[in-house]
This record gives sequence, structure tokens and C-alpha cells, in this order.
Amino acid sequence: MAKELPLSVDQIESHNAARVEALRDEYDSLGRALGRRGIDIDAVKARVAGFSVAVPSWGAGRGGTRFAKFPIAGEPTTIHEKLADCAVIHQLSTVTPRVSPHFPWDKVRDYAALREEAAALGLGFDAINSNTFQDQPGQKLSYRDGSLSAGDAGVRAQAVEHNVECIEIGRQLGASALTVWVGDGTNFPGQQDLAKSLDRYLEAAAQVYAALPDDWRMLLEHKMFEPAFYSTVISDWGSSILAAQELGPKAKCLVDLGHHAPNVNIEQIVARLHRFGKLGGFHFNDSKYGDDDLDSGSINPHQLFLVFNELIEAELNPRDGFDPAYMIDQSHNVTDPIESMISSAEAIAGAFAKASLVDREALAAAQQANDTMLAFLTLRKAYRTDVSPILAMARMEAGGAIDAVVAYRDSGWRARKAQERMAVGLGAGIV
Ligand code: PSV
Ligand code: MN
Repeated sequence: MAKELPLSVDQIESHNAARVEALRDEYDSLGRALGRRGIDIDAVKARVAGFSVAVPSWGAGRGGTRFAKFPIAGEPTTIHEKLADCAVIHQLSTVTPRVSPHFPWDKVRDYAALREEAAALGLGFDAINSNTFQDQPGQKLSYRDGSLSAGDAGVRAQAVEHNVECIEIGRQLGASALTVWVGDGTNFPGQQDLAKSLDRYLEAAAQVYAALPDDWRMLLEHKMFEPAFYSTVISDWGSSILAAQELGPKAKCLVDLGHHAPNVNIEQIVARLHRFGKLGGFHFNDSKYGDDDLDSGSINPHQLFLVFNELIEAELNPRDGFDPAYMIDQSHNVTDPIESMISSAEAIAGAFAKASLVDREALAAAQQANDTMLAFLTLRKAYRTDVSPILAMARMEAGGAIDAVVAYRDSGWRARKAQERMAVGLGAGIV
């Protein structure tokens, strides 16, 4: 299929032409430094070139808080406009070839046509996200008191039906995973029976599971709180793995980095889930307090590195079906979402690259010898390495921009879209 890339290739090339000499110099210097450590920079670059992370369709629009949303001119409102913005992100960053859609937000009449539209932009589809945490106009029953775990059997059936419809849509889009996050929970002690609500969830989730095609996965996403503030049905990785184990081999756990209590050791959760063959995927973002909205690596890049360190360990010691789905899930309240996702994708790929530099033999030897400081310094050495020349070189060689945010600003994309796209209303905006 002929590609209709959103930005001018000539413009990206002249952006790169002005920067390539400096980049080569930095790349060669880093190459020499890594060479002295026994690392071949081109091999690391090849690994980076093979790395990718999906962007969320909902992340292309400006998010908001419970209090307000401040839209920007030219932000996308339809899935078509969102795909175009995601194509800009991928064209410049070259690491985000897939979009993870959310239904019914991204509902269209013709999914075969949507798949073709995405393919023409150089994009495919990643895990489908269902939405039973909001009521939609015209919906028969309300999710106010729960969805898959609701006390009302009719509500549960409606939630199951929606998830099954998402699988069907996903088939047409070429996806092979369904991410299920439910907002189900309570705000008061006594509001629901904590054990029975989990039973109801498991029974309904099993019906969704039964509708999965053979080669699909069901990714269970846990979240400690919000919108329910006292208890949440799938609140933590423990509930998630127990549910996934009960559902069957196609059910795996999805770790949204923001969905834990502050200071929780997420990298250890990653290692545990992998140990039991249940690590299914990620929603990358960052968080300071208990939110799940900030840009990946913006607050705690070290944690992101440590998560990837576990992922590389997992890659080297694979368990049953290790093939985690990498996705971003952020809400961009104060930045242009395209810029946020470009820089987040770079932070994620950077964490992957740094974790790939860890001297695994030295680490294992230090661990075996109980040499705590040496083990720590082995990780620190990789973390301290500035891998940006590797990322930029891989990007340029794949047709992207050496400095992707600058190239995006110079393209005038948002200003052009502000002339063409419908203005977004004010108001509150979750996501
Ligand atoms: C919930 O906070 C969540 O992380 C889930 O992944 C949702 O699908 C997404 O955010 C969008 O609201
Ligand atoms: Mn999420």
C-alpha cells in the first residue's frame, strides 16, 4: 500500500542534514567508550532499531483532570485525526508503529477501512482497550455501581457483551490482545461484599476469556484506586495474577506504572509476574503521588531503567510465552500531546537501551559473591551512560528526525491542524 506520511520527507532530511555531522561525532565517541567496555555500539543500535512501543489513541488529545480541561487549537477529536497525529509521532520518532485504541471512544462504522487508513499512515493496531468505566449516550444500563463485578446480572452481561464486541473489532483491526481495566470498586466500607464482588468479576471475565481467539491474550490491568477510593476489585498485582491464573493461559497481567502506591517496587513486581509466566504488558507513564498521567521517565527515569533491567533479564531467561506488549498510557494536560509522546517514547527506548548495556556477567558474579557495591555499580554504569546518540542515529537511519521535537515544531503541524480541525470544548476531561 502506498504510504501517505503526514510530514514532508524533504523537511526531515534537511533537519537531519544540519545535525548529522555533530551526531556522527557523538556517536563515534560513544562507540569508542563502549568499545573499551567490550560493547559494540552498532549491535546496541540494532537492538534499539528493533524496539517499539505503542501509543494510546486517547493520548493524542489533550487530557484533563477532574477539575478542568484546557484544550489546544488543532487537537484531534476523531480517531482519524488521532491516527494522523500518531503517524506524526511515528514518522519522527520511528519507535511507535502501533496505536492502542479505546472503545467506544474510537468507534467507527467500517473497521476494515480504518485498518487500511492506519496502514497507509504506516501504523498498525495494538491491544484493544474496553471501556466499562463510563456510561455512553443511549446505553441501556449504568456502570455506576460496577461493570464486570456489578451486583446486577444485566449490567454484568452488558459489560461482557461490550468486551466481546471489542474482541470482534480488534479482529478486524488486526489486533491480538484485549486490555481490560475496570473502575469497579467502592467508596465506603460495607458498600459491597469484597469477596463476592471478586467472584462476580471472575465469572464475568471468564465469559470474556471464552470469546478470545486462540492466538489472543487478555491483559488484566490492575489499579490501586480511582475512581473508587475505598476499595477496587482488581486493585493490585496480587489480585491481577490470581485472576489471570484462574482465567487461564491466555490471561496475563498488565502493569500500568502509575497504578501502585507511591514508592512501590515495581521492578520487583515485573520480576515476579515474569517468574509465573504472567507478565503480559505495560502502560508506561510516570507518577509522583499515585496518579497515572505524567510523561514516562519525567519524574523517575531510574525506575524506568530498573523495570527494563528486569525485562532484559526476563528476555534472557524466558518463561512461558514471554512477549510483553509495550504501550504508553499518559494524559497530557499541559503539553502538546505529540511532543509528550515523542519525548516519552524516547525515554522508554532509552531505558531499554541503557538496560541492554548492563554487563550481565559482571552483575551475576557480583551477586554470587555478595558484592553489593559492585553489583550496584554495574547497574549504575549502564544507567549513567548517555545513550542519546544511539537513539538519534537509529532514528535517523529509519527515516526519523535527529531532534524529533524540534523537527515537529518546525513542521508547523499543529498550526496547520488548528486551521482545519474542529475546536474542542472546555470542561472536565478524564483520561
Ligand atoms: C485507567 O486509569 C487507565 O490506566 C486504563 O488503562 C484506561 O483504559 C486508561 O487509563 C484511560 O482512561
Ligand atoms: Mn492504563
